[in-house]
Amino acid sequence: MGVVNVTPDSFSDGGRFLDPRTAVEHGRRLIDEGAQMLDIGGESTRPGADAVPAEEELRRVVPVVEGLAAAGAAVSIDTSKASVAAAALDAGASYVNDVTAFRGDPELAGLVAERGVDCCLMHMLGTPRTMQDDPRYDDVVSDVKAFLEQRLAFAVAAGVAEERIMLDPGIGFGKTLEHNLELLARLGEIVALGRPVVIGLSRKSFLGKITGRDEAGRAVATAAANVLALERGASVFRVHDVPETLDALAVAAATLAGGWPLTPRTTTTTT
Ligand code: HH2
Repeated sequence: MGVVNVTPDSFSDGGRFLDPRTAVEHGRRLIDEGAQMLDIGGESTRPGADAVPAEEELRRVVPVVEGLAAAGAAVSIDTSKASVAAAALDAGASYVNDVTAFRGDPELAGLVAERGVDCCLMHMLGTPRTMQDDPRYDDVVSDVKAFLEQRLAFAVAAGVAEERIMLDPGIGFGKTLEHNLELLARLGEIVALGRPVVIGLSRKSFLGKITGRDEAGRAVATAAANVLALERGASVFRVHDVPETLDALAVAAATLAGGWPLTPRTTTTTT
């Protein structure tokens, strides 16, 4: 999943793709590089970020969703607002990525149910404004797992088909460096919930703390962390730098499968 942030203030690429044409061009490049889906967002969720009014978010994302869906891309809308999700689905999106796991807008679960689209429910402690103020857990993995289990049940009760739901532990959303490492190391416990797991490690600050690199220099660290997530059962990898993570995942997947390409061959060979 390639990231297209149509915002002035995203933590690693804020302001770069605010112009819809530049954002569409960027999304097309990510597809050419091998992304299977694009996640388009018009509101930053970086620590301390201010909320964006729906009208402004709509103005940012709708032309980009339209342009990329018209180019044949599978499009996810990264929003917590039902009005933005509805307009994005009308413009060609087919997936709703909600970092509040249907807690931000009471209408969003019903909309996803009614439209029959796929969605991602993510864990976050607090709100972007406050989430990095001394986050605490009894046991981060058990707490995140219990939360996701509860949000999954909520979504199903609201009419979303269970097979349409993916879960995400929310790396960096109300988590210290140690919390992020623990979640990554024990990701299998989240995978055990039985739904596909989405993981967003890309360029995040804990990778900067470990490597000493700024956001743009974290592609290798991102790829390494994604390999570990793959090995532990993650299914969707949300990244800014597609080629680096794709190469790393291909080698890791081939190693885990003991061969390449991954799909079973239909022809037989005689030795
Ligand atoms: N991370 C970000 C945004 N959306 N969605 C999911 N499902 N998982 C994530 O980990 C995730 C997410 C933050 O990254 P980015 O979009 O690059 O930054 P910003 O929120 O500042 O726009």
